[in-house]
Amino acid sequence: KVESNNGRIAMKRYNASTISAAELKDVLQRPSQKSTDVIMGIVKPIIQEVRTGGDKALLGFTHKFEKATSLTSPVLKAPFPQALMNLPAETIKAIDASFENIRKFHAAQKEEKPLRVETMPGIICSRFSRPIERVGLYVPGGTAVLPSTALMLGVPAMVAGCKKIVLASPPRSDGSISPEIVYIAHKVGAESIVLAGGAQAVAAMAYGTENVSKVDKILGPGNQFVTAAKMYVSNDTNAGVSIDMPAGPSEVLVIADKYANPAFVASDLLSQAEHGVDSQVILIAVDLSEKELAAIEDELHAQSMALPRVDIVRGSIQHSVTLEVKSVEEALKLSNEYAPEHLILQLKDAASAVDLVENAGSVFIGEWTPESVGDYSAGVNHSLPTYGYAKQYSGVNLGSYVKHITSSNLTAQGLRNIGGAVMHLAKVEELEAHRRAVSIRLKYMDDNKI
Ligand code: HSO
Ligand code: ZN
Repeated sequence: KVESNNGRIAMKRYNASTISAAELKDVLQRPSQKSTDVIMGIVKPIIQEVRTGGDKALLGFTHKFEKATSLTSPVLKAPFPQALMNLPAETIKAIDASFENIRKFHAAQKEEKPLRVETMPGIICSRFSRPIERVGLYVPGGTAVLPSTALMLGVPAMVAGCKKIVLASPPRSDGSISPEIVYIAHKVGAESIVLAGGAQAVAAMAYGTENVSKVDKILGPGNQFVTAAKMYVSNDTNAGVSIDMPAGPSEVLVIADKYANPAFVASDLLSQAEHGVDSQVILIAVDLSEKELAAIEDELHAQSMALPRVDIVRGSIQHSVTLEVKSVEEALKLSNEYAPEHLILQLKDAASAVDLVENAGSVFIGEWTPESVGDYSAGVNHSLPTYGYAKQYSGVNLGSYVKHITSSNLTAQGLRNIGGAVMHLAKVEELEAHRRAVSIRLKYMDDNKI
């Protein structure tokens, strides 16, 4: 284990084959989160206040938390004034190019025609999808403005055909909202922008207020208050709202072999580390020599020192680690156990290592694929499961915006074919009305020679 020394920005280093299984588990532990009870205790009264007090309560919280005391209405309704989305041509070009890639990739996820299976002669089972009617998209504020998150949440909602798209994002202290977000809201056809953040924004969209439209599903990342509020409202049957997934701090796991460029590896680790002090970055080094490891560590330090957000990086690197392993197989075994939000494969044969991936939010393959391209512009979604939830959750995708409805359609012959089984099982469950719903029809067929 190598400790960081005298202001040098360094990840702790462990050798996976010399530490115990318990130590290894400990090393791959995510930084602990504040207890959900504490957070819930703060969030619940805010939710109740917005639920009962509506716009006035919502605005009050925005004045208090965002210091946006000049704000007089918590909602901006479409059409949004052009003056609020004035942007340099270059920004428009970048947003438009990213928008188009995200649109293409999510449009390709559309199920063009319903699934239709004849399970037995005369029994047709189908499945078709319909958009969720009203969605609320939370775009976090915090240490960075994230218009890219507005793209990642808004474009699939538009592609899915959601009728009402509501965006929520905390305003700046002067009450304004970043023109990039307004421009994206306009492009995806959003109905409104709720100028609020935190639990109060979530509550407003879950229950609706005089001016905030109530939605059916809330999507988007956020801090622990936003996450707790999403959990709370999704458990409240009075709200009738669902959420995308539990969210935690952002993370990346990079697997690199000796063919990887040390500068590239360090840059990928840092692009995640700069998100927040609670971000976690992990490097799994496959059979690297001391010299090769040192090259990555030198790069990491040197590149960190040149970053405007070096202080945040210092924080996140503190709970980040390098793990040395002997083989790609071993690396992927550990990665699958950790289930990273982002997995970067900087390996000689990165493409074939993908076959070994079992748990990850999104995979970045090969040396020319930094995570940044996926964060903004490649077309894949950047709203991904964190904190190990990649074991059971998918990232945001077109399916996040639709419901699947099934249907069955039987002919008389179909009912004859399966009626006996249905009647028998109804008998086993002692549900006589169920049995008769079939027998009455079979008798009718017999009587009428059908
Ligand atoms: N890496 C973040 C997404 C993001 N990066 C937004 C830059 N802006 C979580 O996936
Ligand atoms: Zn990022």
